[in-house]
Amino acid sequence: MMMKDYSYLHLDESTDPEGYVVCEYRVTTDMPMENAASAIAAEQSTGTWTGISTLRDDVFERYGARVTRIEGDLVEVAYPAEDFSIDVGGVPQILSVIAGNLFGLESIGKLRLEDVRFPSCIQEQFSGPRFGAEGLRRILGRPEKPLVGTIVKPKIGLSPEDTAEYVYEAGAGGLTNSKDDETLVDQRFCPIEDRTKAVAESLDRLKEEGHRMVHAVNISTGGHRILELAEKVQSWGAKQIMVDVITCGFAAVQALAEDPSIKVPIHVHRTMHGAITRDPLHGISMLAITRLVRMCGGDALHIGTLGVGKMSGGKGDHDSLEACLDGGSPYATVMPVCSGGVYPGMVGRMIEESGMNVQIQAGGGVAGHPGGVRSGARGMCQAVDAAFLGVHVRDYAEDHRELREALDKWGIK
Ligand code: CAP
Ligand code: MG
Repeated sequence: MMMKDYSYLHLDESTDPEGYVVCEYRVTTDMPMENAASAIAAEQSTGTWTGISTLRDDVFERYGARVTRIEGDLVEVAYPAEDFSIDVGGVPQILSVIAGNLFGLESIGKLRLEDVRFPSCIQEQFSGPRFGAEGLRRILGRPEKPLVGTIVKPKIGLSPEDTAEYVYEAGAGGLTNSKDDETLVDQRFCPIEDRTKAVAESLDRLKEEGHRMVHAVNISTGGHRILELAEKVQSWGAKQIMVDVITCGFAAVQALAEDPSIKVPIHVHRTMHGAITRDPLHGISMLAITRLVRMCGGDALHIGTLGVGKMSGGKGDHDSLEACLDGGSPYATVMPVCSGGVYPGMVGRMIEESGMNVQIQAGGGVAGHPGGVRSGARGMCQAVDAAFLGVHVRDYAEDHRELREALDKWGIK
């Protein structure tokens, strides 16, 4: 049988961005880059490792991916919009095209999905954040200043009452946000129902005292139960839910964001992302992950600490920040969350990097304050106030005791 040798290289042609999903990959290979790029385009669309008798010209022309640019180790591949499933399929099918088998190809050493752009016919299938940064600010009555939050620490081991007490103290110290840690869901020592109800009481008490605050309850669980759990925590008084996007999946975020019964914002944590994002030559960038989270409807997303805190990140953090707030997107903006080893003495530098539209969060940097949680919360709020007012944190600390104590303990970064 005649088997035609199809070429996936279209380096001199321009493709209509409205007709294609355009991906940028960083490729490390011993092969000539043209061959590696062609192997990616073939594997992820109409080809495989050998010519096949079943591939017709019309199929190749219509559905074959195109390598549209090669620059050093960067390769651009454009996938025809028709390669993507409509209505059912969603992000799992999208990922199986743009980030599927290609990562395992023996002939390609390392590969990283750096960026992805979608045409409007695919964007229209997603509704993006329902609340987003603005919605969160509206709920909290805080239009301009950075949001300031905490992660209840220790991660595990506190009872529902201890957790509620922590949240109350954090709110009494001025924090606008708090959240469960990623390893806490529904353990015996802290059942989610009891915890959610107890925390809701703390939030109500704070509200009566004139302070608005939300706490994100971690509902990360299996796909068959996540919506039900989200509905339950809502009925128990949750004002925000948290979901781990890498462990639960993008489709879980989308399911929660699009379900009409879910009426609270979604805080998106990214535990395990380091396994995917950390190697600069392999995996998937935080930029691509952020674009997908925004499309799927995450209202707030961890972006790292912009090179200042405990988690490694660097450029990826800045790219993620930009993709959360990018005005060119058809979706509402996502509240970027800086978290990981944060303490008051680094807030100024972090806000210089992030700007004011950010949520700054500290677990250890609140619970580790020598004066306890309320003082820790005050220290963080004072550090944010200083940055907001453009006053150096050392000067602001002169008449703000809790901040001074935090600077004495952890210093200034
Ligand atoms: C922060 C945190 C967050 C990480 C995640 C933690 O606590 O709760 O999960 O920030 O980082 O457990 O480490 P601390 P990332 O404030 O006590 O460090 O968003 O980079 O994945
Ligand atoms: Mg955590």
